[in-house]
Amino acid sequence: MTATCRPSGLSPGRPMAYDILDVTSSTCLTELDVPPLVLEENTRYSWVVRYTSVKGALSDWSTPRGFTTGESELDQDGNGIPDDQEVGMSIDLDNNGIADAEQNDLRCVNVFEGAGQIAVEAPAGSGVTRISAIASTDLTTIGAVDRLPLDLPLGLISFRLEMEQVGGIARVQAYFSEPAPQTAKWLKYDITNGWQDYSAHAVFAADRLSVEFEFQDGGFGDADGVANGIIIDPSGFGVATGAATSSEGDSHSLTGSWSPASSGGGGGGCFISTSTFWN
Ligand SMILES: [Ca+2]
Ligand SMILES: [Ca+2]
Ligand SMILES: [Ca+2]
Repeated sequence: MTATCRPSGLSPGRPMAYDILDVTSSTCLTELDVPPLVLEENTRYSWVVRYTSVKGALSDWSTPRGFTTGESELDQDGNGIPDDQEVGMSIDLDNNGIADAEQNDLRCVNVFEGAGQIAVEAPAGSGVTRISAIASTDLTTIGAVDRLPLDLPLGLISFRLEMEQVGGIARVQAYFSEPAPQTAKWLKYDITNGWQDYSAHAVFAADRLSVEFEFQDGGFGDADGVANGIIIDPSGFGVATGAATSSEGDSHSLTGSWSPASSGGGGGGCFISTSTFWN
């Protein structure tokens, strides 16, 4: 199934610049997880889907339908960080002598239900004009997390980058309150590909307290799947549990070309249902 979603009030001519999500899934055939931070509050969206047969034939696009998001209680001050994840003035993960809470080019959060912090920095030259939202993600909202053969010590960090150029490349840095182990992998999750080892686009610093990684709007690493001037990403570092197995009992190795659970990546935990939310 291919699904697209955009703010309403636009022509049905599918102007790609306005789509906020364009994904294909072989598992979410009747309902779909929308990645964290894709939808904004108090906004009406429309969506269309089409299906591909096993022989490759495409259906017509469905009749557009819509829904309106409600008020978010999570970020009352509207600064793009859930209020219960905002850090105090003593936190300075990038060690630049400025409290992370006061920086514009770096946003820092306390990790969800855990100890520690993680920050994302997009300075001048990164290709990013603004980090408009960031949150430590509740892993129970991510599909197929039970199939991940790794621990995520600082969980997943989700963020929304506003780009200088549509289709541009962003190079950002994440900072950690605890060093990533030498064996850690940089991981990503999205609907289309499931869990991915993203280490090919990520370089850990020698002290393992930060990682530099890159994305392309509408290309590699962009979970919204469309060149629209916005990059959406949930990612984090993962380490071997030692005895990790998937829910089916498959064991996965950390060495070689690991490709975890991609065929079932979109399964489970869909939080928007066509029958209960969309209208
Ligand atoms: Ca806030
Ligand atoms: Ca700082
Ligand atoms: Ca995008």
